[in-house]
Amino acid sequence: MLRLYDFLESGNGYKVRLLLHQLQRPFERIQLDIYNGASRTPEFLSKNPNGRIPALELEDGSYLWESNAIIWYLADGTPFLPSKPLDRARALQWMCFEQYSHEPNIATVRSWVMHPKDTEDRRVMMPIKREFGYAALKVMEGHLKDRDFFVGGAYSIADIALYAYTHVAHEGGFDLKSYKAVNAWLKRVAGQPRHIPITKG
Ligand SMILES: N[C@@H](CCC(=O)N[C@@H](CS)C(=O)NCC(=O)O)C(=O)O
Repeated sequence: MLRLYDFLESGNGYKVRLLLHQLQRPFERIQLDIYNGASRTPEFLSKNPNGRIPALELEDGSYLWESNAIIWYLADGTPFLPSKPLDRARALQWMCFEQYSHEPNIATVRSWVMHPKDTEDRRVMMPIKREFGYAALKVMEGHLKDRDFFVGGAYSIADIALYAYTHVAHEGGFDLKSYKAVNAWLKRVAGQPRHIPITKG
């Protein structure tokens, strides 16, 4: 059986959990206390040398890590990953955007708010990351103004990747009120069959 190394609060872990539920694939979930070093033990580093969740143990005993690589693998051959080459590339484009322009800002600010530490680094970086987070939301808003989903007119792993931290951005103090298209898209994503909340393991 698939085994997911995870942390409930994590949007990156949630991407995988959500897709596994929507694919109706059974899995065992192992919760790691990442704020107390559980992802940096020698045992876990032998599974993911980068010391981060999510990591997925496959049926053959090998491991796959990086949330977007995991959901790509799981979605391949299903309606959650477009089949046309250009649509696949567009899904990858939005997933790269998520990892470079969105997650490092919106997810990091959320984690800093949820687990506060008064350091010089954070004092300097918080407003910068907030500004970059809003810039990413603006890109999403522009794209979604005349579209229901990110790629090819249908719900896909590009939506899952971007939904994970957008729908909890308010927990990091982001105000999404004026992002009308993003809000409408959040509702559409949450209305998909077999959707689960981030709080469900
Ligand atoms: N790019 C990675 C990011 C993974 C990541 O940052 N995981 C965090 C939780 S969201 C983590 O495990 N942090 C624990 C640590 O750094 O020790 C992905 O998308 O999977």
